[in-house]
This record gives sequence, C-alpha cells and structure tokens, in this order.
Amino acid sequence: MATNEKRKLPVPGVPSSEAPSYEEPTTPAGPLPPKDDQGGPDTLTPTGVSTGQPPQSVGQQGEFLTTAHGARLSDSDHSLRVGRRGPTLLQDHHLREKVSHFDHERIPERVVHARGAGAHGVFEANGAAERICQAGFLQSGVQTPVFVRFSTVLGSRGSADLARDTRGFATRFYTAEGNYDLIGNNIPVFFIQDGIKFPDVIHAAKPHPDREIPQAQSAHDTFWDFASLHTEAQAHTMWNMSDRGIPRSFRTMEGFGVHTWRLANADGKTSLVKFHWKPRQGVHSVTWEEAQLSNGSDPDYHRRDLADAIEGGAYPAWDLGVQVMPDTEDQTFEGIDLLDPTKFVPEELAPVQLIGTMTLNANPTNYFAETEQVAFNVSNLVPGIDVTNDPLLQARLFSYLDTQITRLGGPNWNQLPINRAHAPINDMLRDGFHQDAVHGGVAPYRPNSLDGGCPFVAGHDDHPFIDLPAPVEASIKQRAHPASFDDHFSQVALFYRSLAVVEQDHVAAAYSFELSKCYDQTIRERQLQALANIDADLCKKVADGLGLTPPAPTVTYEDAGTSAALTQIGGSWPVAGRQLGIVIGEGVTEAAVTTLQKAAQAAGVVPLVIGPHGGKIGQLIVNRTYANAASIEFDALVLVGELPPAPDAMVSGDTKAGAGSSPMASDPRVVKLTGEAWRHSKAIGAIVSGESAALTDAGITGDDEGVVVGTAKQVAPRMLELLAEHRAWGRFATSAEV
Ligand code: HDE
Repeated sequence: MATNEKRKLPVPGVPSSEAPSYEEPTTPAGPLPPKDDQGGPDTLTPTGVSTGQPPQSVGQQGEFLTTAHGARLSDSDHSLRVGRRGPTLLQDHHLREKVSHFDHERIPERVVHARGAGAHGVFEANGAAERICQAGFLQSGVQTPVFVRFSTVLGSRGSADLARDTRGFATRFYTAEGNYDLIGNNIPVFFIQDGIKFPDVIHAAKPHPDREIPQAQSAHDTFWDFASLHTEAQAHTMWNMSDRGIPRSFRTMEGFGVHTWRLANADGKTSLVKFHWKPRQGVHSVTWEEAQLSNGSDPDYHRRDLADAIEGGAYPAWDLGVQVMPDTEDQTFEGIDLLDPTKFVPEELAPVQLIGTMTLNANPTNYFAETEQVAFNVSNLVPGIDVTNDPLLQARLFSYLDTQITRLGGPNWNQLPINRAHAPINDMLRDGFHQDAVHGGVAPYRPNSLDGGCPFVAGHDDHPFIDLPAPVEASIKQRAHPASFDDHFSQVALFYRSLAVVEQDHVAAAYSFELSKCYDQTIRERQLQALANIDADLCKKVADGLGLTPPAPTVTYEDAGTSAALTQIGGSWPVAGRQLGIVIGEGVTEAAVTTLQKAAQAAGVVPLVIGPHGGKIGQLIVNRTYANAASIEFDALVLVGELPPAPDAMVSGDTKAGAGSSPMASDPRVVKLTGEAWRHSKAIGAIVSGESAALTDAGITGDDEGVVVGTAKQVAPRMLELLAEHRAWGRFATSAEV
C-alpha cells in the first residue's frame, strides 16, 4: 500500500483508515477497518443480550458487491436495456432496488434539535451520589457507556453550527438497569414554564411560514413577538443573547438538566436536584462576528471540532454535578420555585457537588445509524431517579416517545442498534413496523400460565423502577399556574448583572442586532419594554442602538443579587484540542516552525501550517493555504518571518484579499487573516527579529494586549499561556472604559 504522508501528520480529519491507491483497486478485498477514532453501538440483540461481536460485525461484510438479499452482482453501472440504445427494462431488479432504496434514504428530521453531532464515551461515578441516589450507575467506581448528542435547536439538519441559539446536550447512559437519558441544554433555564406552549414558541422561532426564512435564527419578528408577549421567555432569551448563545465548541459548554428531578437513596429518602455538566475544558465562546463568518466559511465548525478533538486524542471531559435541595412540601428553595423551569438556583445558594466524570473517546462510525437514529426519551429513567411536577417536564414525558413514531417510522425505534438497552428487555410489546426481535411464546400478556407466567413483575428486592410516592396537594382541576411563576424578571436581572462588562457589552450588541432585524417597530418597542423591566442600563444601550427612547419600567421586584459563577471570563484552562495557525512564507526558517509545532503538540494543541501554496515548503508540510485559511479556524495565530504577497495574491479581485492598498509589504490574505484574529481578541505571535511587516500592515503593534513578538523559543510558551486564557478580552475598551 502506498503510504500517504498526510496520515503521518498529527492533523485529524483524513477520511479513511487507509490511504487510497491512485489506480482503481480491482483485486477483491473486504471492507477497510474503521478509523482508530471510531466506535459504534455495542452489539446487542434487540432484547438487550450482548452478542460479544465487535461493532463492525453489523456493518458490511465480504469482498463482493451484492443485492440487498445477498446475490453477487457483476455490474452496477449499466441498466438492463434492449440493445445499447434502447429502453430500459422493468425487469432490471438491481436498478429498481438501487434507485428505490435511494428514493427512501431520508427520514424526517427532528422537529427541533435537527442539527447535531454525537460521540461515544464512558461515565465513571465517584460515589458521591450514593447517599442521595440508589441508581446503580452512580455507585462508586461504576463505569457506564454513554452516547452524547449535542445540537442546535432552531436550524434544520443542514444549517450552520454557529447560529445564535441554545445548544442541546443530550446524554444516554447505557446502565445495567436500563437506559437513562439526561436530555438537557447548555442553558439552565427554559423559554416557557408550561409544555403546552412549546409548539407556540417553536413556531415563533422557526422560519416564517410564508417565505421560510430566516433559517436557524432568532433575529426575526415572530420570535421577538413571542418573547415580548410571553415575558417568561425573557430569562432564556437573555442567556441566548449572552455569549452562551455562541459557544466556541461543544467541548466548552456547560450542560444543565434544567428541571428539578427527584432522587431516592437506598432507604427511600428523597431529595430534589438540578443536574450540571461542568466542562474540564472551561466555558468559552466566540465573538458574534466570528460566528457569522464561520457560518459562511465553515458551517460544520462545531461538528468538525468535536470529531477532530476526539480523533486527535484530546478527549473532552465533563464532571457531572448535582445541586441538592431538600424535598420539602412546597418544593421551593431559598424562595425559588423549583418547579418553575425558567428559574435556576445560583451556585452560591446550593453548591454543585461532583458525582462523576464523563469522557468522550470515540466518534460514531456512521452518522445516520448513530447520531441521527439515536432517540432520546425523557421517560428513560432508572431506579432512584424520578420526575417532579414541573409542567414543562410533564409535557416532555409525552412528547419524546411520541415524536419517534413518525421520525423513525414506527413503534420499534428502541430496537435500533444505538437505542438498544444494555439490560435484558422482557416487555410485552409486540409486532409493528421494523420489528427486529423474534419473540417466542404465545402469551404476551400477564398474568399468564401458558408461557410459564413469564414475564413476572419485580418485587422490592429485585430492584424495580419505583414511581416515588410524592404527595399531591388536594386541589381542583384547572388551567392555571402558581403565583410564584409570575416573576419573570428578577433572575434575568441577576444573570445580566453577574456578567463581566465585556460580556454585558456583547449582550447589548446581540439585542441590538436581533431587534434591528425585526421589521416591525411595535415588536422592538415591546421587547425594549421587557428590557426596561430587567436593567435600565442595558435597555438604554439597546435603545440607543435602535434609535429609540428607552421606556420606564412597568414592574417592581426584589433585587435577586448576583452570582459570581455565571461569568465565563477569567481563569486558565486546558488547551488540548485548540488549533494554532502558523503562517509561513517561502524561505521560512524551518527550525522556528518546528519549535512551535513541538511546543503545541506537547500541549495537545493542533498546529496547522498556513503557506502561500499547498504541498511543501522546504521540509514543512503545508496544511492550509493563504487562499483557503479562515481566521475562525484558529484559536491563535503565529506569523513566522516575512510574508510577502504570493504570486496569486490579487488585492482587488480576490474576495479574501480585502481592499488594502497595493502594493503591500505582506500578502493581503495574511493581513486579513491577522486582522480578523485581532478583532476576535485572539492571541497573535510574530517570530521576527525587529518589526513584523504583516502586523504593521494589519495595524497591530507588538505592545498590544495578547500580542507577542520575539524568537520562536520566546513566542511558543507565551502563546500557550495566552491560549489557556482563551481570549485577550482586555484588548478593546469596554463600554465602562470609553
Ligand atoms: Fe425537547 N424535544 N422538548 N427540550 N429536546 C426534542 O425529541 C419537547 C425541552 C431537548 O439530540 C424532540 O427526539 C417538548 C427542554 C434536546 O436527539 C421533541 C418540550 C429541554 C433535544 C422535543 C421540550 C429540551 C430535544 C425532537 C416542552 C432542555 C434533542 C426530537 C415540553 C432540558 C435530543 C426528539 C437529541 C428534542 C419536545 C422542552 C432539550 C419534539 C414538547 C426543557 C437536547 O420530542
């Protein structure tokens, strides 16, 4: 086999496990093995029995092309015709099978969260939850396989990753007691308080039904019409307008279970909890301009980032934590109604106690079979974890099971390989479309005597699922909410005031952008009124941006204070899986680049060399060219030596060139790349003796924040430190400083 030197590079992303040959292969051989980074669902029967076979055993086998029923084929390029120029025959079974199957390849996308990316991993409990929860997978040292799917909410399957949106964070634990699905978001509060409004909020947020625009965006009239009429949505939209709405990576997001759940320990004692996922990579976001650029130049930004990090061995990890609250009769804690999903519990009031760690260590082998067909279900609960009366959660208990019947074509979706439980399945559900099990017996009912009585109900010692006996207050049937649900603003103000000034500036800019995209003045004014009820300063900034007069607040409420845990700014975080762009020109000093590459690789950072053309420069392999590199791809940039215009640089004709004056000392594409990295507050280095012409051309000086100029040995370690801080946010003055 000819070796492809790309495969020797520490750069993830090559498509297959072996390099292709230049000539078409003609000697029959079996399918290639999967790539090292790929995993698949464990091979179990539809009734949960392990087959002991490797994941590839459910993939294609054999050397020869066959029909779907296994007959070998000698030709798949010519249909069966009458002569060489005549009509095609209806009897061409291969043509009909091939085209007909293709005709039916698509299934309906998810009605929400259609765009997502998945990964396999493992969860290991540290035992800290044992005192509050009897679930087996939370006992000390127990390791449980998991599959996680991250998603955006609004966009359709082919939409761009960096839409301003909430992100889904759905985790399936394949526990020995059945599947447990924790289907959360990267935002701890939700749009609405009652599930009956979910179709309304989604109809408002999806593209307008007449023109079907805008795609994957909340910046439009119907969305803000809803949010301003249902002011309970202000909590969630405030988080959306913050940097949380545009994460740097799925790897740098927190996850939240949103609702309050009821846990029971082995003695049956119950507690109320909120679930949190804390990323070990830190919580980071991109800037809005970067998000917009990325949606054009790399719409798969988050999906690629996750897959590349796992392939590169930078396995992302999250600690699972719980906030534990007493299971009191009123189900409130410190005045916060725990059944209101638009409220969260500040960490200062109930610390997050870590109960285990999840590590994602394998990419799916087949997107459709795994990431698309995974069907999470809020009702997938295990002994020790139960629901509460949160009216949003209650509606979800109906929806998730129901939606799969249409999306996955029948009631047997739980038998799809990615959905099979790792526990024995002994139900009495029978038949239906796509039934994979071959059930024996004659008595799928109980009690029965004809099948020997099986299946039997589990007694207390058999560890059954228990619907925890929670008291329900004597009441009357009505369509109404408790009075505590009427506070729509106090925690929204708490969140906004807890942010750093630079984050608050981003929030103000986001609202101004979104509302400026609305056509109707009434919608803007109504949303501005909601902002006036949240924070006068924020309202004024947005009003200034829209050219409107800020209104006076119409409500009063008690100040809920602030929570230091809510800001993303500050601290230093692991850098593994980050991307460092190294820009080089002809005649570059190779030793400087090698020093940078080695330092980056040692820290798990992916160094990508950007050259004036593809191929090699000296011994250095070029990974990106001036023509195809986009600044959004890199978390930091180092310019090595002088970077004069390459022969194909066209200042006015090249859309990537910018409109700089010609002739420039440096290639205009490099100047544009550097200028963008600068605006996005990324660390920038230059390895030069004296001044860097490219920095000067981009209007940057060596003294600016987050900029380092010097030798390779000086620049490399400093770049890694700057990367660990994520961004040089102090580079630009905040609204408080100007
Ligand atoms: Fe979902 N949601 N949801 N949701 N949701 C779905 O289920 C629904 C809600 C969340 O990666 C659907 O399998 C209703 C809250 C995630 O496959 C659907 C209500 C939270 C995912 C559905 C909510 C979520 C979904 C679409 C209000 C955060 C993606 C396809 C009562 C805690 C899971 C599907 C994946 C998916 C309904 C509210 C998160 C239609 C009716 C609150 C992460 O069943």
